[in-house]
Amino acid sequence: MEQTLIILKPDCIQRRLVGRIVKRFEDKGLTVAGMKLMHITKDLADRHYAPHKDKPFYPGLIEYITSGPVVVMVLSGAGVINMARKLMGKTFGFEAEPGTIRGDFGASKTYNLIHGSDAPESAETEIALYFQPNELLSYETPAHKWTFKPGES
Ligand code: D4T
Repeated sequence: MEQTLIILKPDCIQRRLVGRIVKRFEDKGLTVAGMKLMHITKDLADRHYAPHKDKPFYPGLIEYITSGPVVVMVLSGAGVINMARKLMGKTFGFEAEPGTIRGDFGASKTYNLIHGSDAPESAETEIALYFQPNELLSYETPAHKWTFKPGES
């Protein structure tokens, strides 16, 4: 089953938006396979954002993601990577569509509330940075069979 890494970033926790944002994913019918509250260290942030290390915004990005507790989650389901990205909206709230998480909750050009893996390869790499395999659960809720037709997911 496809999986994606979601991070509810420090502004999300400080603004007490965790419940409302997790609800968006639950309402969509996506399954939470793993979830924890943690503080990202500088070393972990460097590993996560290695693909951006030469970008001008990199130092600010590392400072932001390490500035307070975050909630990290793994969501699972067929097509979950793209679905989560669509629910999140464009990178920054000031340009994200209303109805998306960033479009509804943010306006900053830096604090963008949430991270979601952008491809199967990055999802696999990122999940391994934050979770041990035994921290990810596989289960099905009673609603599942009315959220997806059998065989669809
Ligand atoms: P993430 O990776 O956090 O889910 O965001 P996106 O996938 O939507 O955006 P991205 O990879 O282009 O950028 C990664 C990360 O860098 C920050 N950033 C980006 C920034 O601070 N200034 C910028 O100009 C850009 C392009 C925001 C997200």
